Amino acid sequence: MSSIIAILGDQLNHNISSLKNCDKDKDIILMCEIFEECTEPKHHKKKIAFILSCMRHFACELQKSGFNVSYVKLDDSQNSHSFKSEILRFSQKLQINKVKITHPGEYRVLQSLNSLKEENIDLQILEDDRFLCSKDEFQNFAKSKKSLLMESFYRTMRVKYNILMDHNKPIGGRWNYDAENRKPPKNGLKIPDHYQSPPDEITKSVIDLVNKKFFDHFGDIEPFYFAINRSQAIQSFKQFINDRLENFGTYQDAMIQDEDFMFHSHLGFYLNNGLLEPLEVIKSVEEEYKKDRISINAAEGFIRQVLGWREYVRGVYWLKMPEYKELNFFGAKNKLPEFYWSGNTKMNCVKQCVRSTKHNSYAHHIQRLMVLGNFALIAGLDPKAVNEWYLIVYADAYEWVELPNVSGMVLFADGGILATKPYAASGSYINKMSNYCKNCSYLVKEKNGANACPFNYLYWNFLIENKAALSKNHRMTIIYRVLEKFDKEKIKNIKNDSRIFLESLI
Ligand code: FAD
Ligand code: DLZ
Ligand code: SF4
Repeated sequence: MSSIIAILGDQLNHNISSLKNCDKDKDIILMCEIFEECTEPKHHKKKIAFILSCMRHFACELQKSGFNVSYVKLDDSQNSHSFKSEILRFSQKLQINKVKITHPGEYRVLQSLNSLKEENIDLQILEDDRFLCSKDEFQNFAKSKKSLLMESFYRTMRVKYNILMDHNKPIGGRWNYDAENRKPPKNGLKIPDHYQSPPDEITKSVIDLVNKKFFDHFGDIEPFYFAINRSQAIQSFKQFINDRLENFGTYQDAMIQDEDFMFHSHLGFYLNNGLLEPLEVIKSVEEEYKKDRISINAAEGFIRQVLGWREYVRGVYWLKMPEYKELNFFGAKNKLPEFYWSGNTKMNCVKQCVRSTKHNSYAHHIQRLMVLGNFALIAGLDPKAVNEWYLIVYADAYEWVELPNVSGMVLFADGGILATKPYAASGSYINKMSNYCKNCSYLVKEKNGANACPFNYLYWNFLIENKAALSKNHRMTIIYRVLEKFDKEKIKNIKNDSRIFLESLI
C-alpha cells in the first residue's frame, strides 16, 4: 500500500526516520512551503530564505536519488498553506490515506497533525532519532530525579554513547573543564573568517521571493552566506574544526565588538534543520581530541553543548509542554522595547548584539544570554514577547530549543525547572567579558545617575522587586546578604533610576 511521507522544513536529512523503509516506486514524498510558517510569527528574512532554499535543495537531492517528490511552492495557487490542509489535499488527490511523518519539533504542529486522525487519515508519527535522547528516555530520567540537573543528564549521555570515556570514568579524570574555559578576550586576539558560500540560482530565486512576499519582516537578507545543502554544511563543519575548535572553550563567553562569530561553530542552523547530525559532529570532535589535535577543554566544552544542553532543553520542552509556554514566575509584564528591532539605544552592548542579529540572523550564546537576555530579565520584560522575538530573529530558532532557553535559562519564567538561579548580572560582567563598554555613552563604573550603566541599577532593582520569590533560593543567599547592607538612600536611588529608565522605554 502507498504512503504519503511528509517532510517538514527542519527534517532535511536523508536518514530521517520517515524515509526509512520508503518504497520509491509507491510512496510519495510531500514537502510544502507554508505561508503561515513564515508569518506566524514574522520570521527574519534571512531565516526564511535559508529554510526555503535548504528545502528546495533537499527536494532536488531526493528526486535525483529516485524518490517521487511532490513539492508545493509558496506561490503555487493550489497551496492551502497549512501542513494539515496540504496533507489532506494530497491524500484526497492521490487517494492515499496512509501518512508517515517524523515527530515534529513543535507542540503546535504535533497537535495539528494528530487532529488528522479525525479526518480518517491513518497517521504514523515516527520517533525523531536524530535526537540522542528520546522523549520517553528523558521522562524516565526526570522521574528518577528530584531536580532536572543538566550536569547529571549530561553524564548519563556521555556514558550511554561512550563519549570521552575511559572505561566507566571520564577521560582526563573530570567531567567538566569549565575552569579552563570562558576567559575574557585578550588584546589582539585574531578571529578566523567564518564560513561563506555564495548563493546559487535556487537561493537567488528564493531571495527574490522573500524580498517580494516578506518585505516588511525584520532583518537583512543579504549578504547571504549560509550553507544550503549537506555537502556545504560538512564544509562549514570542517572549517570550524580546522580554524576555531581549539579556541572554542577558552573564549566561549568572550565578546568583541564587530566580531560576530568569535570561536563559535555556527552549526546550530544545520544541526536543527537536518543537514548535520548531532552524533556525527560529536564523534568527529572526540576524534580530533583522540588524535591529539585539540585539547580536552576544547573537546569537552563543545561536546557538552551538543550532547548535554541541546538534548536536555529538548527533553525539558516535551516533558513540560504545553504548560511551559504559559509560565511567568516573576509576573513580568513590561513591553519589549523598540530597540530590540532597531538597535537604536545608547547601550552599546545591546546595540551591537541587535546589529549582529539583524545582519546575520545569528548572535552567539553569550550575546543571547548575558546581554539581550539579561536585559530582558532585569527589565522585567513579558516572557511571551521575549520568546516571540527570539523565535523570529535567529535562523536556528525552533520552539523546542528556543522556548526552554528563553523561558528557562534566560528569564527564569519556569521558576527554576531548567536553571538553578537566574543568570542576572550587572554591567561589570559585560565589561569583563567584552570591549563594548569602552565605546558606550554610559559609564560602567557608575552605579547611579543619568550616566550610569543601566545594567547596574536594573540588576539591583530586579533583586529588590523579586526578593520574596528569590531570597529563599540558597544560590542567592550571598547576594541578598549584600543587598541587606544597602542603606535606604541607595535603595531609593536604585528604584528611582530604574523607574525613570524603564519609563523612558515606553
Ligand atoms: P556553539 O556556541 O558553537 O555551540 C555548539 C552547538 O551546541 C550549537 O550549535 C547548539 O546546537 C548546541 N548548543 C549550545 N548551547 C545550547 C543551548 N543552550 N541549547 C541548545 N543547544 C545548545 N539554540 C538554538 O539552536 N536555537 C535557538 O533558538 C536558541 N535560542 C536561544 C535563546 C537564548 C536566550 C539562549 C541563551 C540560547 C539559545 N540557544 C538556541 C542556544 C545557543 O545560544 C545556540 O545554540 C548557539 O548560540 C548557536 O550558535 P552556534 O551554532 O555557533 O553554537
Ligand atoms: C520555520 C519554517 C518556515 C519559516 N517555513 C517552513 C515552510 O515553509 N515549510 C516547512 O515545512 N517548514 C517551515 N519551517 C519549519 C517549521 O516551522 C517546523 O518544521 C515546525 O515548526 C516543526 O518544528
Ligand atoms: Fe552595556 Fe553598560 Fe557596558 Fe554600556 S556600560 S556597554 S550599557 S554594560
